[in-house]
Amino acid sequence: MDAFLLLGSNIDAEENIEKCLTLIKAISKTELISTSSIYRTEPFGYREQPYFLNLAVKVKTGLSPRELLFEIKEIEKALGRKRGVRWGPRAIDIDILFYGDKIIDEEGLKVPHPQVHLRKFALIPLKEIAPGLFHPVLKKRVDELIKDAPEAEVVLW
Ligand code: PH2
Ligand code: MG
Ligand code: MG
Repeated sequence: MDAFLLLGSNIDAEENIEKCLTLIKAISKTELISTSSIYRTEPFGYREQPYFLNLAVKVKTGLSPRELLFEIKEIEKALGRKRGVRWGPRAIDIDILFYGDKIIDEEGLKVPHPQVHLRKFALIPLKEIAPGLFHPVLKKRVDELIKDAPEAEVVLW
């Protein structure tokens, strides 16, 4: 299955993103297919924190969504992510944005990501690698979702 992940960091961001990509390549049954450019993005939610670096990645995986989530959490732990303020500064955050066109609404696992359509810092990198990607709940393509998303600063890094 094709899945799209969003990587984000605002603590030692360049280094953490590089390490994260290396670890993603090492996930079992999973191939890294493409990565977007890296963007410098205005913090969303909790504003009193440094700008983030964000990028989207496409993987092809034989893992289930739960298994993929488990591997992602392992990577976050390996990169020293501490549970802090909700939406606060982080060494690395990896979110599953889409997993094929599957719709999942379980404790701790919601796919598509419930806020993807509100977050330019996710949609703009995603558009670069999957402009025609279809949101199975909102029934819109990524390029259409961008038009309706709240304004936010997202620039190529
Ligand atoms: N992640 C958050 C909260 N706010 N803002 C930006 N710009 N980028 C993020 O990745 C981000 C955020 C929580 O996961
Ligand atoms: Mg997140
Ligand atoms: Mg997360």
